[in-house]
Amino acid sequence: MEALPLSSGVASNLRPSPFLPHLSPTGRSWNPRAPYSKSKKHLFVCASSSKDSTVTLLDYGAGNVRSVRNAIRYLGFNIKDVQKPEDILSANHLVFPGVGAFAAAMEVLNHNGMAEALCMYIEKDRPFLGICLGLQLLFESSEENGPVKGLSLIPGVVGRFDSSSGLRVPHIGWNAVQITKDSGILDGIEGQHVYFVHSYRVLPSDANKDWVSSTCNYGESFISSITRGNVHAVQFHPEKSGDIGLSILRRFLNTSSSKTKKLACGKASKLAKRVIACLDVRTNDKGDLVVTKGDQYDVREHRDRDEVRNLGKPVELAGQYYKDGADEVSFLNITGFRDFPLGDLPMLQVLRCTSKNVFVPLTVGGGIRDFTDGNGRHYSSLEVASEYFRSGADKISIGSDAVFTAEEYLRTGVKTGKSSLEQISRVYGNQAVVVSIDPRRVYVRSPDDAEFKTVKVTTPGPLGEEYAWYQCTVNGGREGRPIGAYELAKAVEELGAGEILLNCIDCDGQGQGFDIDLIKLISEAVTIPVIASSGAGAVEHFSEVFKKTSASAALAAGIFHRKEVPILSVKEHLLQEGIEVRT
Ligand code: 1PR
Repeated sequence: MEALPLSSGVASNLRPSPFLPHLSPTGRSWNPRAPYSKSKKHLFVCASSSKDSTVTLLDYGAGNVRSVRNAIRYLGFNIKDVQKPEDILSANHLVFPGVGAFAAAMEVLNHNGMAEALCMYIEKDRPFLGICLGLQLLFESSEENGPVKGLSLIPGVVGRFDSSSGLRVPHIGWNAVQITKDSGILDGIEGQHVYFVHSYRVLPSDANKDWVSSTCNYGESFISSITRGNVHAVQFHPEKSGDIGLSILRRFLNTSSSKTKKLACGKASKLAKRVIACLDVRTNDKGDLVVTKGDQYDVREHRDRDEVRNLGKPVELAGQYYKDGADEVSFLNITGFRDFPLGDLPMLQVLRCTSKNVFVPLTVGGGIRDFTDGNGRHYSSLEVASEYFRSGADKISIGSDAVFTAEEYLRTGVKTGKSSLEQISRVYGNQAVVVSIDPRRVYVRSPDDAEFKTVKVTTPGPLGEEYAWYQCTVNGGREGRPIGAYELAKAVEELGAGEILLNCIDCDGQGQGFDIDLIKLISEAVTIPVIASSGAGAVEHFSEVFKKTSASAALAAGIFHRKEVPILSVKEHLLQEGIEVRT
């Protein structure tokens, strides 16, 4: 097809362009260092009139966009990757799932001429959907490691959420949006929860109010989506927002059907508490990768020839929990500490298969550390994590290695920047890095008897001890370390962790409820979200943990695997108790 000059018409099914009277391309200042020299007059918007099923994806290689790819393919569309600026201009539908840091993204876009092409494409009111950073980059500038200049298409500055008064940052989880204007693609999402994960946001103002199509409340009201004509961008992740998210993508891709309103009548009003299904995965004695579950971390069935408990197949179970309403699914490769995860191809395969059909966040942990294989080839933890992200993980979880890093940091007071935690959070953002803590209770008579932070326990110890500290362990609980869970949590927050998965070896698999003393201690010590884990045995345990602590999420394994309590029952119970959850 021949390229059309800028002034040519666009596909007939599109809305009229609202951009041209408002924006002057020359009013924008471009990065003078940008080596891309192609003159603007050589770039053309080449609008195909065909309603083909190809979606153009702008992936500038900064992170994981596999989830977006999977969602687009799931909806029956093919993907064409942008290789050069002209690919942007000839797109029928352009999806821009920004990932990574603002400055790095702008540098890449300016360097290869994509910034200019993007602005032209958007000014021509061609169908565009920006996701997360793909929304933020449209604004004037960002304070993230900045100020850094953005594409300057919309007035406003991207700033960080203010955590000084206790707000947990990153903003992670399912929150409600308030629709402020008809945007077509958001029809039906009023009153529903969608999935957010970010530390930076843009505030609505008089200057950008014509663009704003929805806002969201998290400590303050921020912009959750913008719309003008055929140009849309969302701060949340439709590709991770379950059926609601898929419906948004579907409406964007089928522009002709976007006017059909189908209003849902949800009641979402704020950030929901999350219910997470966890799959502890390992290879059993027959060599199959299975979902297993321990009692206080012992996963062998002692009554039955000491075999590893086999509770099902990872991909099938994850798919089932997604359908059942899990807000997230976590895979923990529990023998990753002794095996090399990149040698563990079945685990990567599990992630690839799961992410094709599961459209809520996936976390994977186990074995994330630097590693040298039998041939002397060194793999950095960043390479291991990258492989997990490429295979479909949205977040990675670090256990043992984070303990060693925190110990070193507390000993020296120096952030080397070289630990797995620091490197991965620098490259992928701290919202992508979870630290999994495996503590064990150590009872003491008085706080003076412990080197680490103690709590007055609700139930005294076996010898009547009234206090306990929580000793961190590594290698699946096999080795206790000289550091408490409180000290570890504070250290890893400083080192760049975005979330804490707080297990408790004493409670694991016992079904007697979460360790409220521990969860209260840690969730009050940090400003990042804390996931309460270990011990859930009944729906009441979930309401208890949310009422008595400030945990952001509760995770369970055994009760879901053994089908004792369905996820739906947990959510119904929480709603009855007045605790907001995604339904
Ligand atoms: O140290 O970076 O290789 O990570 C290993 C990961 O594997 C860590 O996240 C660690 O928690 C996990 N892990 C290691 N060994 C075990 C084990 O069980 N033997 N599982 C293990 C941890 C704890 C939970 C569990 C909850 C809920 N499992 O995540 O799912 O306790 O269970 P419940 O609801 O049945 O009580 P690295």
